[in-house]
Amino acid sequence: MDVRDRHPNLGEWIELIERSLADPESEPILNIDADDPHYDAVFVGGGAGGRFGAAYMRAMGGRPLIIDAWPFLGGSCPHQACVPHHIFSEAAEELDRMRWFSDELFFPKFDPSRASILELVRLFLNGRASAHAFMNWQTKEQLDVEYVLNARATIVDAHTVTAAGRTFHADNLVLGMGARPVVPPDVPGLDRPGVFDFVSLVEELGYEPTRCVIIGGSKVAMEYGAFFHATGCDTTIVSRSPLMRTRALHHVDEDLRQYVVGGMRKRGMEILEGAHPVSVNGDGARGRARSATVRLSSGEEVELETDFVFLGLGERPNTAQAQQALGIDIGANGRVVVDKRMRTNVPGIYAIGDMIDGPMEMFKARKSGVTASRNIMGEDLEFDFSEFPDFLHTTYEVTWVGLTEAEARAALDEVIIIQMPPYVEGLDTPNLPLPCAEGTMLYAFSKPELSGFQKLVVDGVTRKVLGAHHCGYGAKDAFQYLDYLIHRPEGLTIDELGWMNELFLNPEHFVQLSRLRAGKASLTHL
Ligand code: KPC
Repeated sequence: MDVRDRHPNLGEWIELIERSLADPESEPILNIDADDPHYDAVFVGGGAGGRFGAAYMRAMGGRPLIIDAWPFLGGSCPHQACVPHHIFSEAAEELDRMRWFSDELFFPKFDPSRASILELVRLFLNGRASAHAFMNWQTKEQLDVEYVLNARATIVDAHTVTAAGRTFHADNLVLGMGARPVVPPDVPGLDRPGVFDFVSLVEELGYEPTRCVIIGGSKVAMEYGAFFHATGCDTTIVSRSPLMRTRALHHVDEDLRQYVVGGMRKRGMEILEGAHPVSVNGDGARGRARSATVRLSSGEEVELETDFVFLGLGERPNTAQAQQALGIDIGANGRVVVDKRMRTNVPGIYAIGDMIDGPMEMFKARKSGVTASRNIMGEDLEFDFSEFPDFLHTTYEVTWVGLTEAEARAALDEVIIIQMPPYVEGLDTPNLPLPCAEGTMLYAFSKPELSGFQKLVVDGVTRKVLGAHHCGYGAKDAFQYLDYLIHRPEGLTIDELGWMNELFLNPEHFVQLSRLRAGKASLTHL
């Protein structure tokens, strides 16, 4: 369907996208100026990286084309990944509060029969095309970017791509084809019905799980596991590494980790660290998993009953076609090797988003796309994502940036810790209603040990903030600014932080607590 001279509204886009998704034979969606098939760059993949890269290039006066196999832009984020994850995590937070306060205050008695994984999956599925529709509409009508959707691209050579029966020429190719969940080849039974990952969960779940075993200890494992468990589906996580100590995460403070993982256990989740999956065993009669066999850290093998196995082992990019057609270098971790300008080893070929090293997070996807475009358009710009703020969800929101206490102590002579609750030998902090913060006020006044954790790591000599670590709610926005401030060449001192205007207690708690100490010429812990 050629939409170039049409202007579908959001409802019309939703209908076209739903129709295209439902019909494997549906036709490509063309928003192109067919008179001129030559582009500054073809973006192979229109996820967050491709969409933002193309939009930036267009804004700079360039001519990008996006090609995507899906009938919508935005990629896996709104379709199978970040958006459902955020819905589920928000549900987990609400469910957790409703469970702790069941029949207290104005909370009704918690009715576990109303908490359904399947219902939330369906809620997401019924609404997801509206985000897709907006991405298509905005990219065409407001960002003036050409695209071919619902058509798989074939890379012919470094300047030629075919899709939808047409041939497109470009000075550059930007590869942003995303990644897929890892399925380990050596665990029998993972191909059985009843085994899911975050993609098949939303695409295929057709029953209400009652007992979950998660294989892997990734962020996805923790986030989805916390959600499943909050609905009442008792969940066991089977992880080789201790949670939050997987290779993909950096700068995880041990006290923060203890609070977060301890909080999961406090809520009844079983977390088996140092454990390995052996097999998933089926139930022929019901067409679901029956159990998972697991080797514990002790070496003992146990069989865990389950009707729902969920894989949370990370993701790998889709590189085969590009490697074969272009000869781009792939690293030992399966990611495309790029420099800080997102250039591969092949001139004119860039790679972005989940295809390259680093966290598979939105900021890296979007900024790597923009970096590729700005370099293509002649700017001399590097994007270094070796340092970044990070977050994950359990039933809490966990946010961190910069050095941990241990990293700071290893590097510096004098490290000052500002923490809530404070660490003071013998002080009965379980009775302390602090942090008293956004989203934890009710906890603070009735279940204080559930009200979160905050730690600021400061260089006692330069007075610079080195790291911040937070478990609670509502801190992500503050942490993106904290990240910018502490990584500026001049950094951020405790004195500057203590002079900011706080709007609430949390995470502006760091502001308040810094102000209590900034007057001291020689800093001390708090
Ligand atoms: C609805 C939403 O913002 C999440 S989907 C984002 C896709 S994109 O804007 O292309 O990064």
